[in-house]
Amino acid sequence: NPPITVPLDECPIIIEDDRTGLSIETIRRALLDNLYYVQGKTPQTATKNDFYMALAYTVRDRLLKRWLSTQLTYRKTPVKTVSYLSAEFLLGPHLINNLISLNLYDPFKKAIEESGLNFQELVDQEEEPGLGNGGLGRLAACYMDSLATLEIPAIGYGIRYEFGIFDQEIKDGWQVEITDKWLQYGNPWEIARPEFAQLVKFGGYTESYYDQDHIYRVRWVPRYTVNGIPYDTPILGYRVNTANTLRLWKAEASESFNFERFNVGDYYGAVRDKVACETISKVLYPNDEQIQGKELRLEQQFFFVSCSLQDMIRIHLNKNASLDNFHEMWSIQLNDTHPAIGVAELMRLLLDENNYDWDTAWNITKNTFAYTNHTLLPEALEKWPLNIFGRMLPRHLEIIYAINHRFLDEVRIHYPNDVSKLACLSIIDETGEKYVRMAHLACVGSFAINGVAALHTELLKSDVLRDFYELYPEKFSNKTNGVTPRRWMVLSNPRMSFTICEKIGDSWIKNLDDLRQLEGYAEDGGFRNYWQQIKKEVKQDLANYIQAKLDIKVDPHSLFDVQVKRIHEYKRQHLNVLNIVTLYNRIKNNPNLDVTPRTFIFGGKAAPGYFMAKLIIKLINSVADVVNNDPVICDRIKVIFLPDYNVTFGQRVYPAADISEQISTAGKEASGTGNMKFSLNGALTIGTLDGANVEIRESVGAENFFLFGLTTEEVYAIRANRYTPRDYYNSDEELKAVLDLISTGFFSHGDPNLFRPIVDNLLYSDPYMLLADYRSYVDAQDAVGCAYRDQDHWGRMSILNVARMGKFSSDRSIKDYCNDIWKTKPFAIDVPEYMQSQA
Ligand code: 9GP
Repeated sequence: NPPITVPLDECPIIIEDDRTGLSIETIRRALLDNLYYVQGKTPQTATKNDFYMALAYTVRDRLLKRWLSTQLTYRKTPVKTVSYLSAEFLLGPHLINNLISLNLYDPFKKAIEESGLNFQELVDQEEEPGLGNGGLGRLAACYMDSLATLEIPAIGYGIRYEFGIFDQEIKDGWQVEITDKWLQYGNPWEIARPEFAQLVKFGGYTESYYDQDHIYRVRWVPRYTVNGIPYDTPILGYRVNTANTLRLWKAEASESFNFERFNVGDYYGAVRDKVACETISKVLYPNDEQIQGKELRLEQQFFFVSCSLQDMIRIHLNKNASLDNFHEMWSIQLNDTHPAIGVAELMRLLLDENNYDWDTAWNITKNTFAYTNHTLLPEALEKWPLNIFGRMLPRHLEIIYAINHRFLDEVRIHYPNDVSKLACLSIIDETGEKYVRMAHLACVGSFAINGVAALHTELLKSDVLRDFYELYPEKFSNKTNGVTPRRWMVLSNPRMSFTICEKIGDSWIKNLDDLRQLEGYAEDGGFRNYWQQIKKEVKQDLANYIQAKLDIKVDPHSLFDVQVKRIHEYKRQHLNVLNIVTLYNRIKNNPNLDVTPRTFIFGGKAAPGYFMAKLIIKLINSVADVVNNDPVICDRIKVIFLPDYNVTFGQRVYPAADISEQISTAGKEASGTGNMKFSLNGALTIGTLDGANVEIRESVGAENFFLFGLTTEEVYAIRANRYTPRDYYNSDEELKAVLDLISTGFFSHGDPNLFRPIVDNLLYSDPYMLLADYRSYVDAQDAVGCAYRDQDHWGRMSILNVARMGKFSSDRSIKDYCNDIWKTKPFAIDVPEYMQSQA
């Protein structure tokens, strides 16, 4: 279905009407127009959601000229394109972000209000696309924002999950998972492109043959095929014409597949098969950092990777005579190992479907892919049992064996007398049950490998990927993560952003290093006072929200101590709880104790099958129940668990925090990005020397950061000498009292068994070394409490945190990837005259 070619540049019609005009009156008319013609409603019958949809279409109409111009430009220009392959994109709501990028926030708000509607109420209707678990997916979304803002030709590829990350409810203190029906009322931000559907093969067998030139070839005869339908979402750059595409694939049954069954009259069988195919893109796996080798997950990965590579080849061949220069026109970034099967699939497409010889195909492949590792946890390193893999992807297993064969020959030459290296490096794990190691495939098949924070990259080199680093040191580099200041400052914290703009202008929104100019104002007492005032207002907003949602009153003058992230033992939410119980005991022992009033705020989801994480949620809620209702405490400490933490919630919470909890065991958190969002919103960090905390502390200054805990080296050393957590319990009175209180059933209505798994785990194993870090953490928390009493000094530290965080913009990260890995350059987009409007 080729596009028709009409010389639109010479077209005399100017597409300019109510659909694209920018005056308040035109926007008002356009809203009613969309309500009537797209939603099929009149203001009399429209629901809030109808109005939201009409509003979203009205915004979308105004971004199309940028999006279409970008596509037209890329289609006719030989630009090198970045392809970001990610099984997760945790986008967050689009509406306000798009209005900010288009610089249309004010006229839209005015137009809505002048129509007698409540702007915020309509905004709140948007269902966020929760197509990710946490940091990894959110990073992909920040990178899409920066790629567009920096005008880099790029396309994001992923899966259009029908159900994203589950909604979390808390019932009797326990997490309950509810299906996330984000597409229920339609998604106004996507456009289906069935004309670009791709066919994906699964299962079956391979057979060899000689082609007409008598060359030996292999063909894959699949057991079944699935259709991938692309759904495109525009990703606008901030105040530029570039609007890149996020292309997400939906699985549908392919016709040929149903055909046979229909022919033999098995209507129900055909429909059942159709449903089975569609499960591929049904639901996001809700596990973060814990990978189970589930067949459907491999199916999902191969499905979206195959669709995406075939799509890139289609686009490439529209502009180029052959695939010979594919690697010169595309850089494909593998976001973790989830898309690493792409290495074998590109080889297959080149060898079997485009008749390349092995060496040429391999040269193209290994110069196309680059791999980002995001984890140090062994349980998150993907590997697939060979039998599952071979049954689903027989041709890929052959190709992987062939890659491995050549690779191990290279290893033998490098280490002539070291057989052990072969076993360590092999793509096939043969130590027990056989597995395909996806990280090894990614390392062998890529020209670049990177970690996501300086410490993480060092640990990859010295530990997790040490053998690959020894073999290919030139492939390794660090690319410290970053976050987009558009969503995480301008959108979520308009008060603070406006205050900064008043002082130093708005260049920082695109050049975050310009925040440095705020440093001088840290010395201005009046400004410090004003800064703290702003923070109070933002905290009041959150307090109102908590009151409305949870019916709990919190004092905005108390210190807001926040830990929001996935619940995981290595992130140590339970260490935070140990400190809360310590404070509780102190007040109970001395009711007149002068403590700094604090509100401890938690939020985060646990993987549904992760027992300990779910028990930690129950523990937090149980401690909250006791502490919040104990008259002796008298509101000096409050504990809040915010249910259903997501991007939208993050936007409320980061700006309101005074203290950011970044308390993972050193050597466990690859980077973290929440740590950056907090600090950019003026929170101070209490943290270990883990992930990007190390670099944040270096940037903001050690004196503006509350450090505690063991270093990575100390963690390794203590472990090497047999760690005995009980020694810490026996030698610290406060720690002993805390664990004993939990053990007695004090927080579980007298049931000593409920939290026993947590207490026993800490006393007898403690893999994340909470007990070793307890004293240092509690002391650092005491220092936080003291420091908060000097509001003036706190304000100074808070301003300096913001002023010195420029490095942590995702724009900086993306520039680093462009310069060092992708070798891509910005390409500005012109909007053709026939598309220009009054903007
Ligand atoms: O756990 C890391 C987190 O530290 C990092 O900030 C994020 C983005 O790089 O990736 C997370 N990793 C995963 O979710 C799984 O590898």
